[in-house]
Formats: sequence, structure tokens, C-alpha cells
Amino acid sequence: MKTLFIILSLITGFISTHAVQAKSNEPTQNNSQTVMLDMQNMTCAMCSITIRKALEGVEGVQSAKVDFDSKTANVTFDPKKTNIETLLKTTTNAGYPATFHPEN
Ligand SMILES: [Cu+2]
Repeated sequence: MKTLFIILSLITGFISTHAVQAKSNEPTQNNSQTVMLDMQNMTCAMCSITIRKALEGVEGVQSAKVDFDSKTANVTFDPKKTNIETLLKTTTNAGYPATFHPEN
């Protein structure tokens, strides 16, 4: 019984050590993607705050910068946790239908 416990500890220790190494070896670029969204429905500065808060509430969103003058949102997110479709749905649900703005 004691031997079994030692073997199990060795195995779990081995797995966790390797999991940590695999994680730290991943390039950080793979964990974030930035997109630009167009939202023509914005009518005042308060709208941009509403949109920013809605986007920041999405799991995986790392930062959301909403600009009222250009009526755009710059969103950085973890592509493993969320996606553009979810971001578009989120702003639409908040009252601001958005479209994906491809980089020029
Ligand atoms: Cu407004």
C-alpha cells in the first residue's frame, strides 16, 4: 500500500511538472488575438462605456477599447476561450449590432 502511494505521487509529480513546462513554452502570441469591430449605433460617450463593460464581461476578453469618435471597438481576447462571433453577439445583445472590421 505504501509502495502504491509512492508510485502515484511520482506519476502525478511527473505529470504536473510536464504540464507546467508545456505551458511556459507556449508563445504568448497564441493566447491573444486583437480584432476591430464597427458599431454604428453609438450615439454618445456613454454608449462606448456600455459596450466596453459588456465586452469586458465576456470570458477570455483581455482588453476592450471602445472609441466613440470612430465608432469602433478594439478587442483583445484569448482565441481558446472566446471568438469573434461571441463578441459580435455580446455587443448586439447590449443594443449595439457590430460588424467585424478587417485590418487594412
Ligand atoms: Cu449613448
